[in-house]
Amino acid sequence: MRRRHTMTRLLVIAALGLPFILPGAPAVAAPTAPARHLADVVPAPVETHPDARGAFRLSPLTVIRTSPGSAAAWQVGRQLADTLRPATGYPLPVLPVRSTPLPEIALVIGAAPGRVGQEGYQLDVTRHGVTIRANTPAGLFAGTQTLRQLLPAQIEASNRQRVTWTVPGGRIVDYPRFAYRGAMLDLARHFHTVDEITAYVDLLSQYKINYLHLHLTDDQGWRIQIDSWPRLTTVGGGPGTGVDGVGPGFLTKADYRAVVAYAAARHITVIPEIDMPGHTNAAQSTYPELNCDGVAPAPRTDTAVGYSSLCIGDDLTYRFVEDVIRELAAITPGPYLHIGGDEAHATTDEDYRTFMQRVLPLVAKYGKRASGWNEIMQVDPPTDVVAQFWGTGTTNADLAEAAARGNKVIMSPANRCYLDMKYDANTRLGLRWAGLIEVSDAYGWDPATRVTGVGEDAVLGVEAPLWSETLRSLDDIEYMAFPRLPAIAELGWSTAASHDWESFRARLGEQAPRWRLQGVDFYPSPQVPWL
Ligand code: TNX
Repeated sequence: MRRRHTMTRLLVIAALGLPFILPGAPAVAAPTAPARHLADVVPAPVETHPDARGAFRLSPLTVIRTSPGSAAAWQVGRQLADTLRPATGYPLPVLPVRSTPLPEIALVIGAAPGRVGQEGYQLDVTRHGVTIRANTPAGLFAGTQTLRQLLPAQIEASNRQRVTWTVPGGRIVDYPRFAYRGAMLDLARHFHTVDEITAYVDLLSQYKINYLHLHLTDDQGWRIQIDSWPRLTTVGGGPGTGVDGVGPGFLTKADYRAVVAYAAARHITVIPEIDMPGHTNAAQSTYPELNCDGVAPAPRTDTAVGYSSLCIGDDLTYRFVEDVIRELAAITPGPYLHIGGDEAHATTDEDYRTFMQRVLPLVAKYGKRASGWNEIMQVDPPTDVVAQFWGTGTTNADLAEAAARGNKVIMSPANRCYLDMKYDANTRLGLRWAGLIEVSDAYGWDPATRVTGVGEDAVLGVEAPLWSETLRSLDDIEYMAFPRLPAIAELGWSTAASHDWESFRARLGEQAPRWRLQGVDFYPSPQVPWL
């Protein structure tokens, strides 16, 4: 009975939708881009089983059906509808029901193979519809990002397109190699607005990135509101801050919450970073009491590193740090809080150890798990502390010892992952201290064999940091991140066995029409056969 009722409702919805749809829809199928293949996806899926008989065509009658009772699945369905409606012009109602008689894209929680885990999915395409099954909403969302790439590139257009919306038939079973697939934005050297950050989140989520690390403080600027130390933002993040004095701005707590929520809706967890005990000039030039001699140094707008240090022997330092950690932890739902720890050249080794041994328990006190740049492993921290490797070499004794003890490592080797390095000598933006990084360099390494003694089990995942010394706008961010970000995303998601430059560069080249329609200002690397 209930089912009948639902069907009637569906048919009414579909019928109502039709008159509004058909007038503008093409009478005959228009020519379209070359047919997509199931394996034409970045990052490469784990298993693809094409079935040439099974292609599905989106039509004005297609509905998006989500598991009844799952608000999160329904949200994924609505996001998918928002993605597919502008280009198709189809109504694509999102219905939390058990079945429909209409052609459907079904987003189902449960009934996925066990091996897809917490973030994977199974996607089936037949003539009758598409079914994505996952154990979690995150898995469903990942499946919808794959589906998006299986549709013609024109699906990224913002106006109705005369295209046959065919999805290739068959089955994909897909899940990540590593639990952590991150990207970092540096808001300190040049501030980036909420709109810029969320635009980047949209791009990241298409490549199954699941962590966004925000580098919130550095010598040149403090970018997050802390109520108990209010001048950190008004002065430390105020006019004249940033590299060359042209990167001012900060996130209020409301802004930060908005970024966190926006990212969470795309199954991305925000990790805030407060860099210390070095990289602290913005705080120390704002509050003289944070300096051992009580004298505020001048604000800095140059790009030097390694000259600042909090006052290690002063209790006030730890009151400051605790205030910051407490306030930041309170607005951060994710498990991690990054405490920097890099390039503390103005802090003695002994002081560095003292500092970390006082600060690490503060992170735990406020319910967070600490992460830090690889230098933090010098202090033999508890095994739940995560190290982010940013070296350019392939050995690091502290890191290998930590891995042997059980600490997990995020791999961000600067000469592979640093999105702020120039592509070649002519790149207008970026730095080159870690070398030039072409797409094949970003792609051509294995996170589990990069550092001696840090193997697959010790590697939590990968992250692509984007430092902002030379970057101002969203266009700048896009130009440095694309196409290298998808390369790092593939290293984090796809199996080691699938690693193949020829396959990757072909699939990457097929992303270009999508980026053009999305307005992504990518670097057209000569290494890639761009469509
Ligand atoms: C090194 S990587 C830094 C940053 C710079 C970056 C520029 C790291 C942990 N520290 O302070 O912004 O190089 O590429």
